[in-house]
Amino acid sequence: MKTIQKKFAIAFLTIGTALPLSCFAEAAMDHNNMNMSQMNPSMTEGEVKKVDLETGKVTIKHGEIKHLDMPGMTMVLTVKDKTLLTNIKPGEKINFMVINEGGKLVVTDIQPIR
Ligand SMILES: [Cu+2]
Repeated sequence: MKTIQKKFAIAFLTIGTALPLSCFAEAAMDHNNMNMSQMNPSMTEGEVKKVDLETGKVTIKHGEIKHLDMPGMTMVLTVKDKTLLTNIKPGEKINFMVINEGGKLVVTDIQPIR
């Protein structure tokens, strides 16, 4: 009788500790998946609203940016290289690459759709 109780106690303890552990493992996996999608940025479609060559900023009305988990909106973005702004004009449709660089959104590529 005593050994049966002991076995139950051990089984209970094992389940008790195993459950939170598996929860942690799942949370960690979800986190990894998020990071993985952020590491695969793709071009986003948008329309140029304003170009500021002096400050290196461009206002873009963009579609959904999946790798940044951002819905479509109009926003001001900083370009990595000001020369990216030399061949675009307000009203133009573009494909652009925007990445999160240490918490700051930076446009690394702009391709006009012509
Ligand atoms: Cu945005």
